[in-house]
Amino acid sequence: MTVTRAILEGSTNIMGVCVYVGVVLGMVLKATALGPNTRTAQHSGDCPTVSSLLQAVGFNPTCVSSSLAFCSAHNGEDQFTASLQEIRKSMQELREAIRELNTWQARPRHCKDLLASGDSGRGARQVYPYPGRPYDAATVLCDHTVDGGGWTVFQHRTNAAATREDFYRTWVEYQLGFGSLQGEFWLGLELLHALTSRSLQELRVDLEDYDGQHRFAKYGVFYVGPASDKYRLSVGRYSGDAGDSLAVPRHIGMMFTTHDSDNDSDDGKNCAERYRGAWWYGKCHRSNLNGYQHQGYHDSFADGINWHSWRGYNYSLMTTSLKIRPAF
Ligand SMILES: [Ca+2]
Repeated sequence: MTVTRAILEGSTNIMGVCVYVGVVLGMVLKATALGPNTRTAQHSGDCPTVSSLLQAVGFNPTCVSSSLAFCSAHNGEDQFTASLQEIRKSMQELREAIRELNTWQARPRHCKDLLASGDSGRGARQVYPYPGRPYDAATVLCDHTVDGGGWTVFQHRTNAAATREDFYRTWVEYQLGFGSLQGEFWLGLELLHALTSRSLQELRVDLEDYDGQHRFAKYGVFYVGPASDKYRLSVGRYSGDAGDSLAVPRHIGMMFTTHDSDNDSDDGKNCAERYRGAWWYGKCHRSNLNGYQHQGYHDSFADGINWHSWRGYNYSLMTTSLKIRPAF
């Protein structure tokens, strides 16, 4: 692994970069002492000069002063072992690291970053959503056509027969995601956790029934916890015209449940199995958007694509779309 890559992958620990910078500065100053001219008083000015350069390329003052302290501490040492060639290589790697760090910081983390850089429309896009893993890309569906755009879609259901997916899936499938971004899909709980971990997210739920009516529910707060906490749901601040069937006691703070992983708060049954879905069930639900694709009205109780506050427990919706974007 190169130093560049090491710095980038550890970039959340900026002090690690500072120490590296300090080491390089120390080496440079020692090298100047080995040159044809012996150390003179002018070397005492080298540290501030290089620190100014670091500030110019974007290191913050804390980082620069940390590097400067290391540099100054080593300015008076007489013993020197590194070769000039080695120092040149290190400086080159440092320049490369800074350049690559800047490139990485400019990469889109989600669809809202793409919108800011001029993206439009609706379609599959590549983003870099994982904190601390700058090289790992993911393909997501961006929607810039609704409510100002910048939305990353994580669930979509439609009645187009050619792209119908079975949503009665296992825990692992819900973790990793399934389906096609061109049709029906679930993006995956792992990715959803990563996307909601970077900053405060808002959630938008778009619904359509078989009469062509549209409703939506919007939430100002949305976060999905890590796998170790079974992707627990945090959601709140409802607005919209579909009614609130998510930021309610049966779902707030609930862990995710599939038919093979019962994490709901109903001791008598597995809610995913009973209602043919996979969701943040409590005991059990007010919404079931991964439920069975009945077409409109159904006699069976609450096992369709239900949003209780709009069409109740016996009407399965035609299309749904769940999407997130940073709130700020
Ligand atoms: Ca249970």
